[in-house]
Amino acid sequence: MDKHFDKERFKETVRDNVRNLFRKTLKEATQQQLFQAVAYAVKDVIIDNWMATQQVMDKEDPKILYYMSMEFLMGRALGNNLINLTAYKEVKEALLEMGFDLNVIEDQEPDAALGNGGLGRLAACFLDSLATLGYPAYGCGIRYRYGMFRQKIENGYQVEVPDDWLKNGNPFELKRPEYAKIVRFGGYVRVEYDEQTHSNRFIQENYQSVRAVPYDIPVVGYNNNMVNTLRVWDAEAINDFQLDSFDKGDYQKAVEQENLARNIVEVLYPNDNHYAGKELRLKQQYFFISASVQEAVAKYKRKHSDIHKFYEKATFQMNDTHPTVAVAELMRILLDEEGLGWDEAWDITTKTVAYTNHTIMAEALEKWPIELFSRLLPRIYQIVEEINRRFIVQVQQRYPGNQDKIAKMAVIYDGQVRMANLAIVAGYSVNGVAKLHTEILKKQTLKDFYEMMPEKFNNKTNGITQRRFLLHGNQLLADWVTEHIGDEWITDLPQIAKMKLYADDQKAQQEFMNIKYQNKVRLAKYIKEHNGIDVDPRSIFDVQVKRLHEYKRQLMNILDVMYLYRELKEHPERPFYPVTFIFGAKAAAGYRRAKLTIKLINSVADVINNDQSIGGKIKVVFIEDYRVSNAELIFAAADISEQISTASKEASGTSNMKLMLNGALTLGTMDGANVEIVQEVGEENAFIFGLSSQEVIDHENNHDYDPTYYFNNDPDIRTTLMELINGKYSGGDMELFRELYDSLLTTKEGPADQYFILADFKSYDAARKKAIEYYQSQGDWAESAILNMASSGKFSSDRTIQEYVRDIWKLKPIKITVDPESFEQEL
Ligand code: NBG
Repeated sequence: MDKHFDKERFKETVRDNVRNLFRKTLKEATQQQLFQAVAYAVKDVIIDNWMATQQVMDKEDPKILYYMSMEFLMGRALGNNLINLTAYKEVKEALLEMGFDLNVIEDQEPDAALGNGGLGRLAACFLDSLATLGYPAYGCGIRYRYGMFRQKIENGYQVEVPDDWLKNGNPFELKRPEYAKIVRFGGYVRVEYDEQTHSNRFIQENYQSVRAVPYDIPVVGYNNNMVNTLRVWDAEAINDFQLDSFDKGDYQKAVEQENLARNIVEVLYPNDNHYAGKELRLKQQYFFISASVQEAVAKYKRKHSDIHKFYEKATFQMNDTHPTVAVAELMRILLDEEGLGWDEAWDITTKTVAYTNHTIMAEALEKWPIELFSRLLPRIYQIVEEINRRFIVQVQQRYPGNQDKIAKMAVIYDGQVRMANLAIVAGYSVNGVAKLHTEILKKQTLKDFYEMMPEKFNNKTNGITQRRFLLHGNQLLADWVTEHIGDEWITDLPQIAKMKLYADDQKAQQEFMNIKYQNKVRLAKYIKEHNGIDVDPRSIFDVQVKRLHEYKRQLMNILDVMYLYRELKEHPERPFYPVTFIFGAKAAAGYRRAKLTIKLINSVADVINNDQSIGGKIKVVFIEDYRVSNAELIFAAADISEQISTASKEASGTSNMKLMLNGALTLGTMDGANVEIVQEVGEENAFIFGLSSQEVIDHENNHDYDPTYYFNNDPDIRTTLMELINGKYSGGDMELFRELYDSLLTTKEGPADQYFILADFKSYDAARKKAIEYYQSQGDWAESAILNMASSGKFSSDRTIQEYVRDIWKLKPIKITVDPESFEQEL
C-alpha cells in the first residue's frame, strides 16, 4: 500500500470532502468535520476492496460464517481501518503537513459501543481476525440507536448519560434498504389442512410487524484487501399512518407498529453477565435473528435450488444464549416457507447452528416465561414445544424412568423456555471459552448434556487482536518489537516469542522500561485532563479495568488499598514504593452494590489523594467512562494486571490477555484464561494467589464457608471492614457503605461474602506486596515484563479463529486481489 500512497492526492480529497460535506475551507472546519472528511476519504478506499471481496465471494461461492451476536463492541474505526490498510503512518504524515494531528482527529470519533464488555469485544476481535485470515463472514447484530451509556462520575457516584453515538452520523456505514426484511410479532397461529400435500399449514394472523433495514459496516482485514461486513439491523415502521388505516379502524394498530419500530432498536441493555428478562429484550433478539436468518436463506437461494444443502454454504455461531431463537427461526423458515418436513428441517438446522457458552453464572442464563414467549412468538413457541417434546422422548429412551434428567435437560420446564438448553439440543457444537471454563461446563454446569452428547463439547480459548491492542494502541512498543524481530508478529503473534531472547538483555530491558514510562506519561496526562489528579509516572501502575461485578471483586482490591494506606500511616518509617491504583468500570444501571462500590473507590481516592502526609506514595484513580478507546491507552501503561475474580467465576477474561501483550504482570487467581496465561509465561513471572476453583465449588456445594471466621480471627481484616462503617471514608456517615459491609458478613440478601473476599484477602495482599517488592529490582521486573509480552502468542484471536474454523465452521479462506493503483486513484 505504502508504495502507491499519493500524499498530495489524499490531501486534495480531504480538502474536497470538507468543502462538499460542510461548505467550508480547511481553515474553517472543526475537528469533527475534519474527522468526517478524513473518514470519508478512507471509506473510498475501503469501498473498492469491499466490492472486490463481494466479487470473489460471488464467483467462488464459499461457505459463509454468520456470527450472530447481540453485541459488537467495535470501538473507534478510523485508526483501526488505517492500521489494517497499512496506511496509518502515511496518513498521519500527510495530515501533519496540512497542520493537523491524526491523534486529535481520531479523538473526534465516538466509540461504537454496541456491547457491554468481554462478550461484545470478543465478537469485535473475531471480526478483525476473520477478515485478516481471509474467511468469508458476516457479523449479524443490532444497530442500537443508543449504545452503552456514557458514564459520568458526579460526587463519586456513577451517573448514566445516553450514548448518542450516531449524532454526527457514522461515515463508515452503508444503508442497504434493498435487503430489508419483515419481522412479525404476536397474533395467533391458524392451522389449515392442505388437501394436496396432506399436511398442516401454519399461518400467523393478526400480528404486528416491523421492517428490518440493514446497515453494513466494513471490517477491514490486515494488508490483504479483504473487507468483510458487520451487518446491523435498524427497525422502521411498515405503515406510516396511511389514511386508510383510519377508515379500516386500524388506527390503533398503526400506532402500535410505529411504536414497536421506534422502541425495538432504541437501546442496548447495559447488563453484563446478568439477564434482564424484559419483554423488549426478547423482541430485540427475535428481531435481529429473524432478519439475519431470512437473509442468510435468501442469499443461499439466489445461487442454489436445493435447500437441503444449506449447511454446506452457511453456518451460524450463536454468541451466548441471546441469539438462540435462531434455532426455531431457521426451523420455521424451512417448515413453513420451504415446505420441508420436520425431520428434513431438523437435519439441516442441527448441521447449521453452533453455540458458545460464556458464563457459568446462574443469573446470566436466559429463561423466558412461557406466557411471554408464546404471546410474543406464537409460531416459534410451537416449534420449540415440538423440539422439546421430541428431545424428551430421546432422554426417556436413554434414561428410562429418570425424571431428574428431564428436569435438568428439558428445553421447556417449570413454566419457562430455557435458551441454553435449546442451543445445546440443536447445536452441532457447544464450546466454552477457556480450558478451565470448558472443564467446569462438562463436569458441573452442563454435566448431564455432556454425558448424553459428549461429541458436541469442545474448548476454544478466547483471544484478542494484536492489531488493535498493540499495533494501534501501543505504537512505541510495536515499533520496538518490529525493529528486533521484523513485523510478522502482526499476523502471526507466536512470532513474538523471538523477543524472549532479549528478556535478559540489559539494554533491551532499559528500552522496554523507557517505552513503558512514556506510555505512563501519556496516561498520566489523560488522567490529569479527565480527573484533575496528578499521578507520578515513576510509580507502579496497578490496573483493574473491566465491568464492575461482585465476582470480579473490585471490592477486594479497594479494601486492600484501604489496608495498605492504613499500614503506611501507622508505619511511616517503613519503606513504601509509590503505587498508583487505577480502576475503570461501568456498573449495570440497576446494580446497586456495584454502584456503591464505585462510590467507595472514589471516596477512598478522595481521602488518600488529599492526604499530604503520605507524600503521594499512594494514588487512587477511577477513570471515568472506561471504553475501548481509553482502554488502549490504559493497557499500554500498565505494570500490574489485576485479574482477581473468584476462581471458577470468570469464564475466560480478555483484558488479562491485552495487558499481558503490553508487558504487564498478572496478579491473579487461577481462574479463566489466567490459568493458561501462567502456563505460557511461567508462575515465576506472575503473582498467583487464592482459593482454587475446586475449593470454591466444594465450599458452594457443602455450604460450609463462613466469612465471620476471618472477621473474628484476623484483626487486619476486621479493622479494614470496620472502616466501611466508621465514617472514615464517608465524612462521618456510618451508613453510607453499610450495605457493602453487610454483604460480606450477613446473609441478608444471599449468602455472606458470596465471592470469598475474606478467604482470599490475606493471600491477595501478600501477592500484591510481593509484586510491589519485585518491581524494585527493575532488571528482574523488565525481564518478566518482556517475557509476558513474548509469551502472549497463544492469545491472539487469529489462533482462536483458526481453531473455530478447523473444529467447527470448516471454512475455506479466499484471496482478494485488487488493482494496486486503485488506492492511488481514490486518494
Ligand atoms: C463473558 C465472560 C468473560 C469472557 C467473555 C468472552 C458474558 C456472559 N461472559 O470471562 O464473563 O471473557 O464473556 O468470552 O458476558
